[in-house]
Amino acid sequence: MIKKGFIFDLDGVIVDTAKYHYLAWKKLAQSIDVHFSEAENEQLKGVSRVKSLEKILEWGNKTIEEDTFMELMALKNNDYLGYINTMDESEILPDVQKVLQFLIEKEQGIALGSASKNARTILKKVDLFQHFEVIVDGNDVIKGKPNPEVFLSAAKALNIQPEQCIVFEDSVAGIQAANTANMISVGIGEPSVLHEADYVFPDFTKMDSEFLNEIINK
Ligand code: B16
Ligand code: MG
Repeated sequence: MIKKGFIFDLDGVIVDTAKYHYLAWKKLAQSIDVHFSEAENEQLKGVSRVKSLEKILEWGNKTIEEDTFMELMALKNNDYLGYINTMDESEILPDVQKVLQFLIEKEQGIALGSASKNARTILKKVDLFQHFEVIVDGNDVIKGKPNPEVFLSAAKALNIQPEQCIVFEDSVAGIQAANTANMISVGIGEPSVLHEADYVFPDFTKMDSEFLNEIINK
């Protein structure tokens, strides 16, 4: 049996936590008088917490002390965790379980490659933690996406060559990271946004077993 490495991003691929990031960042941005809408939130997809706050401050032309920066990050994360705490299996995006089950049956390597420091908590909340042989998240990497570190670390932990890995990603930065890592990049979302990906699907309901088999045997 050929064993490939399938690396899943979390937010936007397995669950839609972007809506919770949005609510938490919006509240924070308002508190410091910075405009924040869905358009800004879009630009924070796949971006680390530190980099996200840096961007918000930049958009609002604000400079703050290091201590305040740390306080704001903690406030945002507390708010975000409040939303996460309400999550259960019903928030798993359509057909994610079907694809995972298929890959488990085919004895493929399954990893998570996320920028989030809350990834393990979220996977446990939605009861998917046990399906991941390897988890690399925001606690384990120094350089965020588009740097390929997160995916290269996942491949290494799976003990599978990067060229034998497939990444499922919803962010532009994540697709760039997968491409730089020499992996097959599969965008989950809009083809016009994810045009750098090798393949794009609107969601997992449109990805059939034929496609997965083809990629395993490639
Ligand atoms: P946290 P992903 C990313 O998750 C999100 O897309 C991004 O919006 C967020 O800022 C980042 O995680 C950090 O999240 O504050 O929980 O550490 O798409 O890489 O799974
Ligand atoms: Mg994502």
